[in-house]
Amino acid sequence: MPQVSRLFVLVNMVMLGKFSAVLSLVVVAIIAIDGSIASASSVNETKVQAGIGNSSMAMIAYSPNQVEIVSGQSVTWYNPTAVAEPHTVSFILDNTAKADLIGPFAIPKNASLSPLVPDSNSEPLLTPDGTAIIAVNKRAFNPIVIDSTDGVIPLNQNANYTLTGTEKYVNSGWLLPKGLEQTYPGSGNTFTVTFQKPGNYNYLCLVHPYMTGTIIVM
Ligand SMILES: [Cu+2]
Repeated sequence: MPQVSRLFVLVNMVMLGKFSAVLSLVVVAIIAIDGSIASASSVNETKVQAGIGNSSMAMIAYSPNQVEIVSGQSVTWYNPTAVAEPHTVSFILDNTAKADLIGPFAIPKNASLSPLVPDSNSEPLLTPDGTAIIAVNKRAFNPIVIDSTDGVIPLNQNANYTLTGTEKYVNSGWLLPKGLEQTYPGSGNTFTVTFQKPGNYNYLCLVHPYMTGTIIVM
């Protein structure tokens, strides 16, 4: 019997004055049977996939890409795929604090550079004069927050961060599938944010800027 019909019958029985003593017990039983009612009142953390797919196909998207929560609740992103495609969850709340994925950095001439991961088929890209290396930006690679005073706050991998809404930039760091984090040493697998202030929070992946999502905090 559908949920609404069961409740309707129950209410009618109670109105007849015959079953009021068991009302609370029956309501508890119905709530226990119906998972949607139970979860709506008890779940305090929403999970979002950063990357979708399996071993033969990976999609560059968040799922679900729009989530509604109430202030005080948390969202956890994780990379569930089987391929080592990195994603970030990056809130750019002030455009002046956006971190580019890569950037040129000066290095001493004749510096010796070797790949961090042996046999990774990688080679540093130098500028033509050999004084700068085009490298991944730490502020796009690592979990990091830039606060309202431009303070740079490093977070741990797989961070759990409480967002007040005053930040300029909040980044998850690179999220790799569990067990494949060492493809890019220092990357993580999850990122959890607790939202304190109501509003619409748009975010994107710095590796794939067309990969976007929204958290609506009521
Ligand atoms: Cu991505």
